[in-house]
Amino acid sequence: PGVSLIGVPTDIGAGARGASMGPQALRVAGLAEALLQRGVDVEDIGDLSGPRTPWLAPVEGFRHLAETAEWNRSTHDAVYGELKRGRLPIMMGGDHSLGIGSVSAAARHCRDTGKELLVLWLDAHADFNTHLLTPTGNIHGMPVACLCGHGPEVLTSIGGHVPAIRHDQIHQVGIRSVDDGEREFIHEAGIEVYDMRYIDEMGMRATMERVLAGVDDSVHLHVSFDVDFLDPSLAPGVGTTVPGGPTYREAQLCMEMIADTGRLCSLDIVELNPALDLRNQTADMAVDLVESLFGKSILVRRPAG
Ligand code: DIR
Ligand code: MN
Ligand code: MN
Ligand code: MN
Repeated sequence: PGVSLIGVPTDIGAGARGASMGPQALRVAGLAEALLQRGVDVEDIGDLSGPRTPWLAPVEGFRHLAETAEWNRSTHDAVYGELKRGRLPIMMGGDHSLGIGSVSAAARHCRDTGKELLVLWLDAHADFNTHLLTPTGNIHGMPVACLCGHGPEVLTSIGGHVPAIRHDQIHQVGIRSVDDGEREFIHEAGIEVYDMRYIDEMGMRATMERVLAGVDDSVHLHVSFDVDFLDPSLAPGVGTTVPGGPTYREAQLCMEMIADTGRLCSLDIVELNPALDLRNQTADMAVDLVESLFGKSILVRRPAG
């Protein structure tokens, strides 16, 4: 299908300023051109608009709740609209709170079409905090919980159905920073988490084989790619770096194995913070990985068997 790029220039849910510049950095790194090169029909539909980030202290465990909800309603509407047009939306964030709107839209589209949604959450963080568990009040640490129905109604009901997804419709990969409280909550919820220890022990290949087991043509794969998934040596341009992430080849293999399924139907690229980057290196890296996600391979590859 054709790809639609949707810019969502905000840092409303983050703890550091600058993710609002993410969409433009991805454009400068040549995201559209790279996809065109792959033979993909690409349309950049431009940037959504929304409230400015006031940088206030958290209120009852949430920083900027009303503004975050507003950005997410717009994100949901844009992503849902592109899916309805038969396009593959790439939501260029912006911080990861926007995953609430984007994944809610994919879930709604799947309810319309009878597809089964599977979300792959590539991240250093579990993003499963609630207003009671959060150490920061930053909503970019809460989107997975909100999508699973654990959060304020203004965020959980954006796609018209609470919860937007079941706990077994999301698999997380690359996790290495989980807050106290969040750790127990994610365990209770039974989310499938492939943390860095799992990847260290099993390797990326076995990890992704498990993550993608059973993905067939009834599945809509949504990839939510938080750029801090990558090791900080590859991706310094993020607000919350965590050491010990996937290497360049591990990340490429992860993307290539997702591409091999042929089921990628929607994508988020979030948390890219150009204010913290070095000569747009992190945006360039994200584009490089997206090329693999859209089927770029080293050699000609034929189906196995
Ligand atoms: C932390 C950081 N767990 C929080 N979360 C981040 O504030 O809830 N998510 N950086 O991407
Ligand atoms: Mn995240
Ligand atoms: Mn993260
Ligand atoms: Mn599974």
